[in-house]
Amino acid sequence: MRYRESACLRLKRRNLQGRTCQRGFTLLEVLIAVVILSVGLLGLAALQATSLKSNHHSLTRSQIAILSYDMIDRMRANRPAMILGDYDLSTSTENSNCTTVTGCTPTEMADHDYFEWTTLIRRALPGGQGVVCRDATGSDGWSVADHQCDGGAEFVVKLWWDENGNGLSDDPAFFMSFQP
Ligand SMILES: [Ca+2]
Ligand SMILES: [Ca+2]
Repeated sequence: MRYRESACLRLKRRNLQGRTCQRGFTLLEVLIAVVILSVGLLGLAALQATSLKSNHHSLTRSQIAILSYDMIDRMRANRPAMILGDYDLSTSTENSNCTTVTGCTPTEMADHDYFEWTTLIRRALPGGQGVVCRDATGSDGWSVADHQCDGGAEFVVKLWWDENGNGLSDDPAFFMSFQP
């Protein structure tokens, strides 16, 4: 019986100069595969970075909401001081008596609340700072030093933070107005 001998078998049989019949990839094929893989990995890394950034923003927004309601709850729990206006641009003063059975006055509690609240802000938000004040035009202000609080019936919680981490005041701010 006759049959056609494949090139591979012929090579094996002749054993020419040690050549084998194994087939491999050319350098060009390898380079193309590397380029495609690199593009894919870069896309994956970009997607991961975007996802992390989005998660970080969501976490920041959650912390801002928690911090805002934390101060509003403190004020409602210390209503006499709130009515007197002690929470309007109050000073940050730690008073250990406020957390013991010794107790402190409503005004001292307002200052202690502000001390604890601003400490929480600094821990939770990069470059975080905040004020509570009366402000008829509550959606303004750039920092604690430039809070733009000009009085009025409504209280406003104002928060600022360095969202993009560049040390400049070019970030979004948060303002929440509420009736005492
Ligand atoms: Ca204002
Ligand atoms: Ca910034």
